[in-house]
Amino acid sequence: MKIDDITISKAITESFMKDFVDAMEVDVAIAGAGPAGTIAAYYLAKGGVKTAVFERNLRVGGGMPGGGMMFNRIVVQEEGKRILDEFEVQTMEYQKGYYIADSLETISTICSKSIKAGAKIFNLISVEDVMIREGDKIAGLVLNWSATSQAKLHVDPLAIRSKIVIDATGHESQICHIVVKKLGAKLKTKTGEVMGEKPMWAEVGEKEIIENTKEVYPGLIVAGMAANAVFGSPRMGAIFGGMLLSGKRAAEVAAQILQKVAVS
Ligand code: 48F
Repeated sequence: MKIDDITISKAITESFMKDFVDAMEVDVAIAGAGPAGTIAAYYLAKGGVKTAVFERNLRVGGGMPGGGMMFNRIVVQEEGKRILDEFEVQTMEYQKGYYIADSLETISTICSKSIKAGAKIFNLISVEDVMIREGDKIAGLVLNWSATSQAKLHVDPLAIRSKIVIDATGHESQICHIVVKKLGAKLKTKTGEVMGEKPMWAEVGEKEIIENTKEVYPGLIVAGMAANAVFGSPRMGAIFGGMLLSGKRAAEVAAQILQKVAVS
C-alpha cells in the first residue's frame, strides 16, 4: 500500500482537534501531568468522570522520571506499594517497609492506564490563568501553547470550562498563586495565602500531604507537592507514595464535590 503524507497529516490533526474540542467542557481539569495529576486523572476517569490534564512540558511525569538526583528509582512505603500493585508496576523490597520501583516504568504505566481509562492528557499546553464567573467562581482554565511563552510571542490564549480544577503543578502550586494574586482570594490556609513548602522531612511530608489534599478554594483542589507547598508542609525528595496517595485522594474529593453539585 502507498503512503500518503497528507493522509498522515489529516489523521493527526483531525484526531487531535476532536479530542481538544471535546476537552473544552469537562467535569475536572487538571493542571500538571506529574505523578499526582496523572494518578488523579486515572481514578477520576475510571469512575466515569470526564477529565482532561494539561501539561506544559514535552513529556509527562514531572519530577518522577528524574527519580532521586537523576538515579531513576523511586521509593514507596506499604500504602504506595498497594497502588503500584494495582497498576501492576514491579516493586522490590529493599528493607522492611521500603520498596523500590523504576521511575520510568512507574510514570509510563500510570500515564498509559490513565489514558486507557478515558482521561485525555495534553502535553505542551500551559495553564496560564483560570476562568472565572459570577465574580470569583472558578469556571475553568485558560490555556496556551507552552512554545508561545518560551518564544515570548504575544498570542492570546483559549479557555476550557470545568466544574472542578485540580492544581497538580508541583512545588510551584501555580494555580493557587494565580487565584491569590489575580482574584485577591483567600485560600483555606492559616494565612489565606500559599504558605510555601518547608525543607525536606520525608516522614512528616508524606503524612501531611494526605490531609493537605483538599478543596483549598471553591472548585479548586490541591494535589501532590502543590498541596504541601500551599499548606506549608515539608518537601520529601524521591519518596513518592505520598504523591500517589494524594492523587487518589484528590480524585475522591473531586468526585464527592461533583456528587453534591449533581444533587443540589
Ligand atoms: O512536579 P511534579 O512531579 O508534581 P507532583 O505530581 O509530584 C512531585 C514529585 O515529582 C517530586 C516530589 C516527590 O516527593 O516532591 O517533586 O506533585 O509535576 C508537576 C507537573 O506540572 C507541570 C510541570 O511541568 C510538571 O510536569 N506544570 C507546572 N506548571 C504548569 C504545569 C502549568 N502552568 N501548566 C501546565 N503544567
